[in-house]
This record gives sequence, C-alpha cells and structure tokens, in this order.
Amino acid sequence: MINRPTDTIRSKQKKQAGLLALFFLLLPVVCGLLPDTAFANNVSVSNVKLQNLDAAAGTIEIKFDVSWDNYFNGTDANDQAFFDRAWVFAKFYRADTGVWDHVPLSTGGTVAAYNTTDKTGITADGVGAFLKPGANQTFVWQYTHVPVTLTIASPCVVTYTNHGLPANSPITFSTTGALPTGITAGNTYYVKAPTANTFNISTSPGQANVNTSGSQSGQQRINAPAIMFGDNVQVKVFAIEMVYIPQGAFTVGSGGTEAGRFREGATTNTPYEITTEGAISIANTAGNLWGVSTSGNSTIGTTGTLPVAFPKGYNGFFVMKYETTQGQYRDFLNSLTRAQQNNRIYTQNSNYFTFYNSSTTVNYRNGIRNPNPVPASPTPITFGCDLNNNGVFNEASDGEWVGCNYPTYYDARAYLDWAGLRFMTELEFEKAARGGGVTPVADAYAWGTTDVTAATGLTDSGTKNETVTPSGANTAYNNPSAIGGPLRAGFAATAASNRVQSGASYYGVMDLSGNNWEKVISVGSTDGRAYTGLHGDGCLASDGAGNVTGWPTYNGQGLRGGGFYDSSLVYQLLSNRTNGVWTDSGRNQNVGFRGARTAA
Ligand SMILES: [Ca+2]
Ligand SMILES: [Ca+2]
Ligand SMILES: [Ca+2]
Repeated sequence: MINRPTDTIRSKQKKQAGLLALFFLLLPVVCGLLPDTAFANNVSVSNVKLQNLDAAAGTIEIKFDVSWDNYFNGTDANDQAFFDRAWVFAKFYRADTGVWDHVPLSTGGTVAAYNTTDKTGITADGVGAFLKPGANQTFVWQYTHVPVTLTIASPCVVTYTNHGLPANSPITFSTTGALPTGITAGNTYYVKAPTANTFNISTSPGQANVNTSGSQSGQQRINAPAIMFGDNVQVKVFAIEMVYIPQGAFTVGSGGTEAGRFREGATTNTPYEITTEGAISIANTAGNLWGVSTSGNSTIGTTGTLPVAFPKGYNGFFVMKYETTQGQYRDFLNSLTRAQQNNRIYTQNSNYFTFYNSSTTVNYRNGIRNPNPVPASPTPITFGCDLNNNGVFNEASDGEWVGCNYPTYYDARAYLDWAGLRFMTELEFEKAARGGGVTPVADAYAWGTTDVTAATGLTDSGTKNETVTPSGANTAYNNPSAIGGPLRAGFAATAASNRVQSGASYYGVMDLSGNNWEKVISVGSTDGRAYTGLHGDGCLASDGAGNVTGWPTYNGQGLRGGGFYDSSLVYQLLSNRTNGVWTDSGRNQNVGFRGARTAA
C-alpha cells in the first residue's frame, strides 16, 4: 500500500526585492532571503525570486522550487487515479501600507492554466495552483490587479485593506466570475469617501454613489497599482500538501453500530451509496439517504433535499493530507492586520499562549504564543510556536508540526478563505476515508479496519520526528497523561508503515480518525445543506472574518473523526456521527480542521 510521509506541511520563503532595481537590472535582487525555517517539512518551497518585471504590462514573475517526500499515486476500486499535489499560493507585502495581500496569479510563466486531466496548474480564479514537485517554477503576478471585496448594496462599498487611494482616484474593475449589477468591467470609476480600508465609488469625480444589485461570483479585482516602483515588496509563497480524491461512487454508513450513522431509507442498517453529484433526497424511504438518529447532535435532520450545489464527494476534490498544523495557523496569523489578528485569537496578553487566556502554561499541547511584549495596536503581532515553553520561538521542539487544536469555527472559516480553500462536507469526509467503490467494513476506522493500537507516550516531543509509544500505535484517546494533547500531524507514518500502522485513509489522508476532531459541513442541518462549496478568494474582511458567499454560520457545522481527549475510541469510527451537527461557536482543545477544494 501507500506509505505516507512522516511530516507536515507548511512552508514559506520570503524574498525582498526593490522593484526599481529590478526594473533597471531585469535581474532578481536577492536581499533579505530568509533561511529555510521550513526544514524537514514535508512540503518545501525554496529559492523564491522575483524576476522579469514588465512595467508596461504591470507583471512580474514569481519563481520558486517546490518539493516534498513520498510523492505518490495509486488507483482506487473505481479504477480512478489518485495522487498528491501541493496547493501553492502567494501573498505580497507593501512596506508603505504594512499589509499582506493575496497575489492573483496569471499564466504566462512555466505554470499553465489548470488542466483537468493532470489536475495541475493555476485555477480559473487565479487564487492558487496545484503543482507537482519541481524546481524553477514560475507564476506571473499581474501586480496592477488587487483582490477586493464588493458589497451588493446602496451604496456599494469596496473593501481594500490599507488601500492608500485618495478621493477621486480613477480605478477600473475586473473579475474572475461576475461583477454585481451596477459595475461594468473596464469602465472607469472614481474613489469616493475613502476610509483606511474601504471606499465608495462614483462614475465621475464627486458624483453620486454607485449602487449595486443582483449577485456576484469569483474574485473581484481593482485595477490599481498594488506596488509602485521603488516600493519595498516582500512575497511569501505557501504550499499545502493535498490529496486528490477522484470522481466515483462511494458508500456512506458502514452497516455497523456507530451513533448517527448514515443508512439508506426504509432499511434497518444498509449503507447508502452516493452515485451522483446531483440532488439527493433525504428521507426514510427506499432509495434515499437517511440516518439512524433523528435527534440531538447525531441527527440526520428533517426530510428534505441535498441540493445539486452541496459537495457530495462523488465528483473529484482535493483534501488536505494533514490536519491544519500549529505552524500553519501561526503563519496565517502573521499575515494579518492587527484588527484581523485580534478576532482570530483568544488573548492579546504579552507572553500568553494565544488560544488560552490567563496562562503562560501550555494547554493541551497548543504552543502558539504571543511575544513578550506584544506591540501596541495597530502594529501586527508576530506569533511564534513555543511548545517547549522557554520563551524562544520556533525551535526544533516547538511543535509547529502538531495538529492545531482550539480554533473556533470562525477561525477555521477565515483560515480556509485566506488559503483559497473551503470546508469539506461530511460526505466528502467519508469518501476520503473509506475510498470510492469500497465495500464498507462495519465499525471501521479511517484506516479501513477495526484494529486499533492506542498511543500512551511520546518520543521526540514537539519535533518534526515526533512519534509515539508503543511502537505501532496509530491513534490516541482518553488524553494520555504522557501525551496531553494532539500529536504531530501524520505522526504514525514511517517509510515502512502500512495503511493501518500509519493511520492513513484509503487515499493516504492522515489522521481522519483521531488526533483532533475535524470541522465539516453537516448534512443534518438546514444551514449545512445550504452550503454550495464556493472557494475562498485569499482575502478576508477588514475584521478578519472569512466572507465567502454561502459558507454557513457555525450552525451548519459538524464534527467528525474523534479526538485525543475523548474517553472512548468509538468517536473515531469513520461513520460515527455523534457530533454530525455541532452548533458551537467556541474553542475546544479537542477540535481542529482541514481544508478541501473542488477539482474541476
Ligand atoms: Ca521554544
Ligand atoms: Ca482528525
Ligand atoms: Ca474572502
């Protein structure tokens, strides 16, 4: 079977370049290239450079290498190929505004437009790209295009954080989808009533506000210089390892004894086969999707319809190979404004652990920490990982590879919007775990069997090599005192481990059973069923909120897979729906998340 790599995930490289110098030299200017702090990460991005500035076109290339261990592929029981890719996206920083913004990607470099056969390339929305390992890859960044958000309102409000545009600045708009009614792509508009992060627009200087109506889609962009010659610009390239889950039929529910499990209507315990991305009827009648519980958190909810747009897992999709790690969440926080950061953490107190108030003690192995001192607002905080609690950030044993517990639903929603991803649904969770075309094993874990070996101790705590004792353990539960929190994402995989030993799903997705419970979109609630699976655009609201159209409130959330803290292993069974509906907006030491993306 597929051996899963042992490490996580995050990677970044930072490159500073004076673009005026670039313009004259037409060469990358290397200044301030950071050491590769992502050593031993599974995915590594390195040698990030800015090159080939074209001032007339307003473009510049971002060049980088991306690599990871144990690049794999296989064929599932539906005879469909699956494999891993890196989801790569970039952020840029303007020293004049002090803000990190998302880089909209264009073709023209070595990375072509997304190819539906190979599942590589820049996605149609320009938010990022799925890539194979390779050196000297290049994106084109059209730096005159800045992602913004528009309201559909009277007047229309444009949100562009720290835009710096004075009143009456001429601007145009473009889109990867559709602009709302009232704004025409390419027409000239004028900035009106600017605040730090927003403005209205008019069709002539000083004239009436433009109002918007109807609907919008895709990424909206303002065509104004994102960078100016002579600006000090930094670019970070992020990579997240993802697994492609191919199109094909699969089964939900196992026919076992799991709480709340799915079954086919009008049967006692027959698993239900998902054979379409079309609408699915939810009813306790033959041929329809139903569940064994109609009350509490394990409920299937009311009779109804799962609309066409709800991601059902029949069509192909990508899912993150690992739970979001603490290092990834740290990197996310470190690219936000202070106002955004403040809503994505629990405490701003100096020296405190970020997710836990009134303590300089590590709680349940979340080592994300505030510096000492925290700067006065509005200066952004630079967070670090400090699991070993010595006040020195991002050391080799500071746990940045550990699954990130404690984020709220809204924290996860913001992270996924920022990363250009989306939540997975609980149907996709079962597909990613069980595999397409696979006959369910009653009461199986994500690794496909009912066998389980619980971890009781830690080795190399907090490091990239962290593993557990006894040898062969593939999950933890009941919060073992010698562990005390979630483990390194993918902790059980070694170069020699098989699927059961590594705790891997059918497709090689790690820790779907156990470590942290995972936030999914629920089939059991009205709010969840309204989810349409649109992707994040890389940009957050000025208060740090994820703002993708159609993503539910926390009432649309479910939890799957169980966690280290639970007193029983039954929650880790892949069809367990004890918390299939989870209407909680708070933080929990036992809950994390991961992202997904629809594969066209
Ligand atoms: Ca430390
Ligand atoms: Ca998990
Ligand atoms: Ca957004």
